[in-house]
Amino acid sequence: MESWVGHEVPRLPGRGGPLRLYDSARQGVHPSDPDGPATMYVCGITPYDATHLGHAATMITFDLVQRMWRDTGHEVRYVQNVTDIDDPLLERADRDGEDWKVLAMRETALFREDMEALRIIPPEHYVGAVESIPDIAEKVLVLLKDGAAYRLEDGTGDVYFDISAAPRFGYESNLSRDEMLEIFPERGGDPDRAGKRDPLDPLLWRGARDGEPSWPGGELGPGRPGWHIECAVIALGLLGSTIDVQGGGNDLLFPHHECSAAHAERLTGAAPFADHYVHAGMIGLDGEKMSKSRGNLVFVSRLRADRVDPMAVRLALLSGHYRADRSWTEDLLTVAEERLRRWRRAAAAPAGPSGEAFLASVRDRLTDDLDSPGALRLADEWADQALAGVAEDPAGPALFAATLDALLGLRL
Ligand code: 5CA
Ligand code: ZN
Repeated sequence: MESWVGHEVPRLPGRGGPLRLYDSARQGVHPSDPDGPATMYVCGITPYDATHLGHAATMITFDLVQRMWRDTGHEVRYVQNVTDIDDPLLERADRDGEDWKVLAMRETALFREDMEALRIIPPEHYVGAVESIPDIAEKVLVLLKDGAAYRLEDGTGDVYFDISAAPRFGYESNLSRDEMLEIFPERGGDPDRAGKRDPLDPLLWRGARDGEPSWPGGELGPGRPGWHIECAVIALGLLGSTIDVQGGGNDLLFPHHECSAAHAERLTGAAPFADHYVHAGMIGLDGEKMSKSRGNLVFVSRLRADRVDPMAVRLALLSGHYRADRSWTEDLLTVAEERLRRWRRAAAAPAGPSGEAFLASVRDRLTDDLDSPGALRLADEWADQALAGVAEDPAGPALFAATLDALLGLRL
């Protein structure tokens, strides 16, 4: 699938130190400084509705990871998926009497535009579930033949993963079995499905049903893929085993990332699936998680249509720490717009405080688990001094602007 169009990232003098990131599995901050190219897989959209500010915040988080790795001199190999076939997409298409393929294409196109406007560096590979079906079916068959999966005996052709084939199951989310059992049905799981060996076993392949799209699965029989195996197979196929970062919002901690890791680890024999499992906090509106099912969404495209500066949207989302669940408010946007105006005036000054010192301190904040609020405070201080006429460095304003552009993706 086509990715979106990137933009020039300014080159900065020197190099940043190693990035330190919180890993959900180890429940602590650890360096992410691989020897070779850095590899990252991020769980992308299910395109049945437009990009909302929650999606945007998560994409911005992993954009910062990519920018910080690049700043330390790493080549970055980044893959993101589009879940362009799944129940929610079919349900929405059905509700609106629309062709599911047209719906998915339209919303994916809008997402690309939003990503470009927000200056998100595109992934090297942007991959749809549908185009990956032959690979997924092949890997489900491997799991079946290996005894890690089983077919229900009710004639549906549905295939499930047997979680007893994953001895470390639970290590990624650190949840107790009771907690897992509570969350599983809330996030697409079907604990009560008759014939399963364990209520937590996740679906790998859904046999063809009347009125639902299906694809030939070879020996598996016709059907369509489960959700977790989709991400495991796409990531393994393009990035290999033990990727550096598996990313997404914290709504994917369980079961999605736990199950993807279990599938991938069983397929490759290599563990862990990811060196860091990185989860962005949920963006809410008025104290509730922003989600399609609740309908409390603020769309990036709506703000763009209202002529809101995408850089103000990006800045507003960066003003909270990526791991914190937080609420979107009109006020956040107003503050961001005012900040941008000040920074733009400061960057136009003939001189300002040291640009080198500003760059070093922003690097220090962002390599510390992406402390964007700390980095933005440093920009406020630099701008205050520049506007107050502290003029020790004629190259300061240009480096101030280049630092914000390269490391935070904020173009003044
Ligand atoms: N297609 C799957 C992932 S394989 C999916 O979760 N799609 S999604 O459209 O629901 O979400 C796309 C990405 O945005 C995921 O990484 C998800 O964790 C994240 N996300 C969804 N809602 C929010 C929110 N309210 N705040 C922050 N991130 C969110
Ligand atoms: Zn995913």
